Amino acid sequence: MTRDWDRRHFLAGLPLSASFLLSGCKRSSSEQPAPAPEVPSGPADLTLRIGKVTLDIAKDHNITTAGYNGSSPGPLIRLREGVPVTVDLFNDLDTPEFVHWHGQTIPANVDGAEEEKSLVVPARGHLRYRLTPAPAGARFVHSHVMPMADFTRGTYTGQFAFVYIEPKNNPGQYDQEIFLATHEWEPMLGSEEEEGENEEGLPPATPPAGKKDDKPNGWEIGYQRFTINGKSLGYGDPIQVKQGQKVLFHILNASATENIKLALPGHQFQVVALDGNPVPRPQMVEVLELGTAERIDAVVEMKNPGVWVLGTPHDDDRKNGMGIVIEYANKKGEPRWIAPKSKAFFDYTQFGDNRSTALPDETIPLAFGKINGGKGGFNRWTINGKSYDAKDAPRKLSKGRRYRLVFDNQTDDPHPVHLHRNSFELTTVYGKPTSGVMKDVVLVKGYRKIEVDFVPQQEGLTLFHCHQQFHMDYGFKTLFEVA
Ligand SMILES: [Cu+2]
Repeated sequence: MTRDWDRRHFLAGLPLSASFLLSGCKRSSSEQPAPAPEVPSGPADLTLRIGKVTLDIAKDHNITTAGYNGSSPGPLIRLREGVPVTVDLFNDLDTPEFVHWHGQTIPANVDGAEEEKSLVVPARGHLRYRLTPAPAGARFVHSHVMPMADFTRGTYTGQFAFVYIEPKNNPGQYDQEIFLATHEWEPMLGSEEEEGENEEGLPPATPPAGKKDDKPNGWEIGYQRFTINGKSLGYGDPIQVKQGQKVLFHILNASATENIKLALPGHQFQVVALDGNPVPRPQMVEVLELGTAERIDAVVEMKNPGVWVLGTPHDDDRKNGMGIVIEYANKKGEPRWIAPKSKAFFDYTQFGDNRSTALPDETIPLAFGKINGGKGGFNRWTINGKSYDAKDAPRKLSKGRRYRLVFDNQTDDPHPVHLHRNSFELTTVYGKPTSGVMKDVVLVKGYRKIEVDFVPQQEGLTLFHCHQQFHMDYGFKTLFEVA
């Protein structure tokens, strides 16, 4: 049943008044994103002000951090695909910032990454530019500075906001649209390695034979507080639903370092898009998994009246705040949590076409390695045996050529790896061929391989890195240059 007529924009916890709804703009004549157009004077279409914010995340518990426009998450930014906007960035911090438009196919100078020689937002300064939003779907914007071990900077802060690029034809068949962004606070260093869970159906790992470490594992990061849309579970307003509604959730993992799972007891998620891109075969799943920076769009049919917890199955993290209450009309009482029955791993290929893609023009192996930092030290990360060095020449790629990247994870950690300024197509996941699933981040589990294809559309520098900030900062990145 189509309920488009009844569609409302319901933004749980997000400051609706600050959202940018751009309408009536001229559509660009070209399908391809244009190079950065000239910057006009006059008011901007979109303004982000970076500054200190204090968040009231739980009873008697404030977080002081940095955010966009006085909040975290920042305002929901709605843009139109192909319609250029003038962006004003103001920085009230004492340190320069990079504002990265994650998942967009835009020129390197406005992409917001130092490695790509993007424009910087000066400390206590201002930057204005034009950009042409593309492609349609759930994107986001976040800080791209390198905090290293300074957990008061970059993605450890509240500097993130949803960017929703409206498709030219809105397929929306839902009654409510809800944006949820997860984040963790109060990081601390520890020595505990995250234990891998048993996930049914996950093909076995293949650790390289004879690998031995000189030193033990170095620091790992943990967190004390967890939020969805800036509130710990039970503290913010519940999401109010009615029986029979179809609710479209746009979920963003805005963590600096954590990969998460989410479930809603008594309900199933119909996954319709990954990283903002519609999937060939929408499927029902009980548990969602999102690596750092991944997005999932999923429709939930509300057919189990009650008061429920949408949250992580990880008990400690949920108790420390990772969840949000879903409340049916006229239902009251304590929110219920029931651990999901399914232990099935979140298999990207279930959403793809069950066939192989065209052969690439060139294959680029990228082997991920780890050099243990030893007790009290920092692990270092390598791609093809080498940590990132800004002095290295970027690897040259040609526009329009089809490249296959082989993500060969030779470490026991999962890595949510991200390619800037492009989307890639999953072609093989843990040995299984697939096609049609377009993403910009993919979570590669320990000692396993994922292959993706991409065809660079735009010239210029293009960064590839692990989106786990602690991995990226300690070497896990490499630079391409498209000509
Ligand atoms: Cu990583």
